[in-house]
Amino acid sequence: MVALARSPRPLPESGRDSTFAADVLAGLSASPKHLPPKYFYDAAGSALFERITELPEYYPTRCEMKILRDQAREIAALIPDGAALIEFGSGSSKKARILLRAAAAKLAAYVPVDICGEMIEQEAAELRPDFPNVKVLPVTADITHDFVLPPEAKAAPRRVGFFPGSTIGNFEPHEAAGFLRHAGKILGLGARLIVGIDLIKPIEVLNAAYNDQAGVTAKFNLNLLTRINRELGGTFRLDCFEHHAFYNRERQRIEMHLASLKRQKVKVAGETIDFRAGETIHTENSYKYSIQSLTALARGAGWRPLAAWTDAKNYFAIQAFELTDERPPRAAE
Ligand code: AVI
Repeated sequence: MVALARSPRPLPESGRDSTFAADVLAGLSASPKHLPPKYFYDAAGSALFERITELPEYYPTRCEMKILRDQAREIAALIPDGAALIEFGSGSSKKARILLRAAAAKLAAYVPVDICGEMIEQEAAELRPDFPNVKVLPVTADITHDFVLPPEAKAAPRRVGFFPGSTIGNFEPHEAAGFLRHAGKILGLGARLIVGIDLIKPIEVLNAAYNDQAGVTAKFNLNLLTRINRELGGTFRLDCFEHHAFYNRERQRIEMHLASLKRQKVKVAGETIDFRAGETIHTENSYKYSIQSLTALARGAGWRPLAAWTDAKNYFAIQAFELTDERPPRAAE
């Protein structure tokens, strides 16, 4: 199990005494201040994220969809007969639809797994008439925790994991390694895994993708404060904080922060938080990989590389792996 950033899909609304409150107070009391990015995804945040995926500057979704469409046959060829396709953090299932279209004839089941049960039940209802021969069996769960697969998926000769969207990039590298091991345990020996990653690229392209002209990413970032105000009795003034996003070349990640525009005090869940002028809350990391760096990480978790596809500009990659060792040794063990 990994403790992580986003099951970057929506989490249930949290109350004052919840994990949300504890995480927010812990993050805002720390130095430097930080907040877990999984809390971006309330209803408003999820809608803003959907808008981000359509922005001209935000290339990852478009690139990944193109790779999936262009390579659907080759990717489908890696799906064994009778397999169950398990999508981690499926959300809208629009990417899985492309795989389902290409591999429906040999898939026994499609299991979208997401914390937002309502959304995946609705997606499942829409998928069933389009793929009558594939059992669509949604599972409501946090993908970073242990969950039980439906019996039909367990009984399938092999399972194929699908983790698109470069969601893995929102995990810290040790969390990403932990997730890959955890996915291996859930999917079992001989499983395959199809992962989407955002590739390292010119810094201007990266910075533009997280600093869009229309300001949608800024709204997405600031919405975290709105959520804290609403759910935890926060007193954040949104006009006193500013969205900052930049590529950290050394750590190969985009960092998102909310910068305090002045010295101020903010109340959250009854606690007072002091901000210096210019002090930031670190809200998200979005790690960028190379095919080699993801391969190295995956190998360490027991996954052998099978194939990789990129778009024409090498902005995004989809990689396929096979689990050859269910419980790889860990250095510390
Ligand atoms: C969900 N995740 C892969 C997005 C990313 O690019 O890291 C979240 C995001 N944050 C700002 N824009 C998009």
